[in-house]
Amino acid sequence: MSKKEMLLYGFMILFLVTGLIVTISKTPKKIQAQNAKQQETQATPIPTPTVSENLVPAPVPVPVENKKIETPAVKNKVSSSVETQSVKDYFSAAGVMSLDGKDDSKQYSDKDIFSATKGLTVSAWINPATLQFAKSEGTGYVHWLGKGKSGAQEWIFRMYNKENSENRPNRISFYVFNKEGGWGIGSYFQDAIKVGQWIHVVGKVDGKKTYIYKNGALRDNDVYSPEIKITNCGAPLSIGSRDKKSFFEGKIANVRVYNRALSGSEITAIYNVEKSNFS
Ligand SMILES: [Ca+2]
Ligand SMILES: [Ca+2]
Repeated sequence: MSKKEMLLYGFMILFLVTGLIVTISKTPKKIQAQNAKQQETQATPIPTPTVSENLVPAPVPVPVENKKIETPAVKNKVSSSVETQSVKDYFSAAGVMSLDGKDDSKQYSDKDIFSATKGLTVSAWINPATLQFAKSEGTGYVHWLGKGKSGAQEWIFRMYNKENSENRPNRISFYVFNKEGGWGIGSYFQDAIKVGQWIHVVGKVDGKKTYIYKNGALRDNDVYSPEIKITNCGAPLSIGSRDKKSFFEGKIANVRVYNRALSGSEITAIYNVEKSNFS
């Protein structure tokens, strides 16, 4: 090998080694830069679901067709904010509604999940401000939650006045109807009621019977089928009234509608989860 060749090889080796060093020294920077970019992407804030200040998440007592649904509970005892949630098999209006007993009510457009064609469970808390309602109807009662209007009747909750012409002092009941109305069939409890006391009420149908629960306990059940056939009609879900012929005075909270008949233990679980907010 000539001197000239040796010099040439020497330069070539130096060139390769320098290139290798440069490549090695650059490589970590490139990786770091990529990592930084990835971290930036990961660090992008994910929008958090907005929840009203008055609502706090609560444990989930009721699985709906293998899906678990977050059930927001009410933190403050008095609030006018109502958070609604509606999925395929479940609806809730969580929060406290204050109702003046004169003309206050709230309607939610008709949905299939409000109808008891398979089964239905409706859960709510009520707190009457009077035992004798100013705007009552019929023999002396108010409809405080229900789905029905003339020619499109389905189901209702009723609370009787302390004085009424059927001698049903403050009876709280849940009835189902044929769509034409007329006589309904349902279940009730009739206890001494105190003004300002929260009561948890659940009405349920399973295709054969109506059920009513008070504070997580089954109180009554009655066979309605085949006399009554509940039809999926077009009336809205109404809270505080049914069709504005009578109005509940007081508070109604956490109205939940499940498009199936919940088990007794599921109903007790709802009561147990929610009761600390309504004591
Ligand atoms: Ca009964
Ligand atoms: Ca309907």
